[in-house]
Amino acid sequence: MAIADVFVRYDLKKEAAEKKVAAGKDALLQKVMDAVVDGDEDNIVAYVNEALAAHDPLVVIREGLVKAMDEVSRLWDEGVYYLPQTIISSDTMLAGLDECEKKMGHSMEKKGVVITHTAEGDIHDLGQQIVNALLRANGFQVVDLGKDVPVDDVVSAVKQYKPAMLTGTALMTTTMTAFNKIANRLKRDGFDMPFVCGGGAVSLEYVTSFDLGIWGKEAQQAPPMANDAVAGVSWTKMREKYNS
Ligand code: B12
Repeated sequence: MAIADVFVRYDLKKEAAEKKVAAGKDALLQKVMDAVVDGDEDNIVAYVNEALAAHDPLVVIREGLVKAMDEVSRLWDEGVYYLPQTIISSDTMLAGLDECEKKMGHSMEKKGVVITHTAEGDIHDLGQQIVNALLRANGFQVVDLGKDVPVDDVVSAVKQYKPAMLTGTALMTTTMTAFNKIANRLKRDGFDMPFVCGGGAVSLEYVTSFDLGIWGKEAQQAPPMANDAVAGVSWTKMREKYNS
């Protein structure tokens, strides 16, 4: 046996066989995808910058970073990836997102305040971080409450900042239930701004079952939704526009 084989990680050999990263037509985006799926933290910044030289940051996010996480999800769901690989891929995606955010820059225009958070008990914040980056790039002042945010803290932040829009992300069926609690508390206390809820666990049926709730399918919807909210479009009208 060659010395190089002594420390072979057989789980990684298995992964290599089972990974089916869709070979995109674009070689630069493919490199970004591969780096995220492989958790290649050393090269992701270089690959994202190469892709950014040819593509809009939104394309790199949607077609490179988010698609790669879809593949990571498949590998996790099929039992090929475990927590360590998934954490490394997530960190790699975030490093890539940072570069895209730098490229998008921050608009000088300050349109209005949006509060974002990831649900109580939930640490899955990649979707929220994409939403944050897109909102900032589009001139919104983002009050980022972070992940695993207690219902009480979300309600208090709304009272303090009086945002034009509130967003929530939840990836677990056990944590998304925080959203209707938040909406009910806000409604009871006289707030009626749109509360856009997204994340893998969250469905249109669930979010439209409580007042204020609007379902957000893709992070890219956050800036146009926030534009509407700032322009005074009501949550009922926004629900009609985005959820029917
Ligand atoms: C990455 C990942 C992790 C990472 C999270 C890293 C991070 N910083 O987020 C790590 C490894 C830490 C992790 C941990 C765990 N995970 Co996990 N994880 C995943 C995985 C593989 C991918 C999720 C992801 O990031 N997707 C990519 C992002 C970009 O997608 P997204 O958030 O949905 O966002 C998109 C849209 O929803 C939308 N969106 C999101 N928010 C918003 C908001 C607005 C306003 C708008 C408009 C749009 C929008 O925009 C994005 C696309 O453009 C999923 C698998 C899956 N099938 O989903 C499991 C999954 C979510 N995890 C799961 C579990 C169980 C766990 C653990 C409990 C595991 C454990 N045994 O410890 C812990 C959770 C601990 C906790 N308390 O939260 C389960 C949840 C099951 C359930 N339904 O309840 C899943 C579904 C896996 C599975 N099939 O079992 N996980």
